[in-house]
Amino acid sequence: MKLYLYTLFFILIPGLAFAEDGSQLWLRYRPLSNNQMKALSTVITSVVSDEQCDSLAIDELQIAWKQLTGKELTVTPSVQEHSLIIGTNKSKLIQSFGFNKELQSLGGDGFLIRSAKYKDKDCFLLASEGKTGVLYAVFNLLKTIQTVYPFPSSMNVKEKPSYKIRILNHWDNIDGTIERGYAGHSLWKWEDLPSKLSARYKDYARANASIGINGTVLDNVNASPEILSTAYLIKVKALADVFRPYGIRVYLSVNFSSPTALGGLPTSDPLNKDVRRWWFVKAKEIYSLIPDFGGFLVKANSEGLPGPQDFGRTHADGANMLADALKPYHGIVMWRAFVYNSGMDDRAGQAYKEFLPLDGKFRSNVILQVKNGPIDFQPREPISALFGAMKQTPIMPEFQITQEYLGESNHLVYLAPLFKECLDSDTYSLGKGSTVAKVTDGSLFKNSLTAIAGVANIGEDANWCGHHFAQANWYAFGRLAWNHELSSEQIADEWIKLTFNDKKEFVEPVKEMMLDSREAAVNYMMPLGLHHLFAWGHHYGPEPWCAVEGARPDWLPSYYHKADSIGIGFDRTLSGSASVGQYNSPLREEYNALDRCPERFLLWFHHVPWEYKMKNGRSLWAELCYTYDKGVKQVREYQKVWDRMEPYVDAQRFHEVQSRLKIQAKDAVWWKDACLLYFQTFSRRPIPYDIERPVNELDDLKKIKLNLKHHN
Ligand code: GCV
Repeated sequence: MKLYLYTLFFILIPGLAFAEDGSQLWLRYRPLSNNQMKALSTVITSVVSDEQCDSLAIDELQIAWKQLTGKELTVTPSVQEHSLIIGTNKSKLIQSFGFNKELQSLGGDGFLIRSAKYKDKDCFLLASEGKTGVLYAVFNLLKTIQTVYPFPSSMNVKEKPSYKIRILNHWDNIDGTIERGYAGHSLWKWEDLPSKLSARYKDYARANASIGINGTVLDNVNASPEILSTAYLIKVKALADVFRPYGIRVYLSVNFSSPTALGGLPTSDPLNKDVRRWWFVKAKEIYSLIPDFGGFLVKANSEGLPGPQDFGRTHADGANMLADALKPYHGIVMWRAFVYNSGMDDRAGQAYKEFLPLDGKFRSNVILQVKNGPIDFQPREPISALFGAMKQTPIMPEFQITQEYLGESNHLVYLAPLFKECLDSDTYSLGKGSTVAKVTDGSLFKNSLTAIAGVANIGEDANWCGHHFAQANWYAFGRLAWNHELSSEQIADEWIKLTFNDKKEFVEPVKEMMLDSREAAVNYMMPLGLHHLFAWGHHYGPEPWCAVEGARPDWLPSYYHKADSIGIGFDRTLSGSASVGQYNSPLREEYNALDRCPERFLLWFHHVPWEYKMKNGRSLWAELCYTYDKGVKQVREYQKVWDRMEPYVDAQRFHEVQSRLKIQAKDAVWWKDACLLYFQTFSRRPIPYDIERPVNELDDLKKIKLNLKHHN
């Protein structure tokens, strides 16, 4: 009987039982409280737009209004008291306000939201030079309604994006798998396209538009030549058609040897006439199908992929050939600088050595895509020295939103602090204040082509990202691409309120946990500048002892930690690999000197004796132990925080997050025990007696072999 009533309850109120699977992301439009409604209804009562073209924006507004207030937002033909006036700069009504010049200066994506008077009537103006800007303005207004209390009686918002191109990189393969994807299979159903369109394509576009993302690279940088076949281009066109109204352009990763693999040419040499013609013809075909196609992303001569060097040519030769083919259509080439060869040379310094001599040699529609750090999306890295070095080549940062090295979709790690750490780092390229943000947003070197990329964490899981809190990383990437001056705190605050609820008792502790979480992951995985201690074959768990016969040395942890009886860490100082010399002064001197090097990068730049005295007086060995222990404690604290949040969260999301925190806590102990017990075989010192004792045997940890299918 009890079971029957229980079942009946969920059948009758399906919304309660099943609606909170996370699929609505941050676009939930929960009903406003009476006070919020009152504040809003005194300033906005109807909407007026004299343009058909903004129907998408108006639709979004009306859907949201109904859900937020329970009332229809009526569209009126003329301005009334408290009208919300929406439109582009083409509209006569908008022009009558005299903001034409200001709107032009904000571009097609920027916008104004202003309290204004129209013939003595109080109204709100929401305007942009372009249609996409109007849509962005609507999302901005809706965000304000949901996160600012009380709703302001007057507004004066002027926004222009930090970067022109704000783009997701999907590492989606055409067989439906995703490289480093942890939220299920690819969203793109290639076998159904172009005739069958999944409803999620539109949801995806809408979610991206709501945070200002305006580009997507659909396929993996480890690209299949097949993506450029006519059959696939027709499928790509179908996606581009869905995304276009939301201001999103489609780009493709291309395989450099496509002329050979797909076109049957004997070579893919970028200086060969037939090869060049092949790319020109291919570009023409693409643009005949997708007139606003964005361009190509290229991984070349990297991790075994083909590239111009196979033919004795440079990266610039390769990039320029593609750029020439795309130029007539205003397409761009995003050329990746993620290159390193197996050998004795320090991997961290290789991209710089390869690309710096090419500075100034790229076409104007080429932009160099550079990962935030010089190795590979580690929990913490110093910035790539290329950011401060390439002065005549536009550079775009590449962040990883998917948590390849940060616990996949099992660990709660809020990445805005990592993104910000890079963007706010000073390169000293043109003196103090030359932050990565300024180097890349065009303000320092006055380049007009600006972009920022994030490797997507999106898959077909109901909640899109695997972990409910991983949605915050997609959100944070979009928000920072839009405005790199936002703080991690502000973004977390918005996201929590939009995604969960606005109760202070919930928002504050959860925000604190999020803001702390990246540092916690660094602590329990790789503190003090350690990096790449990951297991062979996957990048989830620890294997600092990993030794694989015949393996590339730079794919093994010992290459990076260099632990021995004396100490631990990679000597990149001027007397070591000398990679520190690639940074501008004063960074290079600071990192080079053991006593001046920030401790967060200590073992990145120095091989440090176990007994070295840290700033707090502890030995390096003791500090390592305490820091790993701190990381574990931080996660245990998150479990407590989250359990207390039960009254404020729907059951499904509460339990799903709770269960992942349990995994994270176990993993943190695994990391701590594995690293400390293994490094102890070199340090030969006790783990300080006041911290938790290891609960694992090193030999048992060495036997762990994860099911790669699950993890990759
Ligand atoms: C797409 C790392 C990842 C690879 C990835 C590569 C890249 O090596 O482990 O999966 O390949 O970076 O960014 O190209």
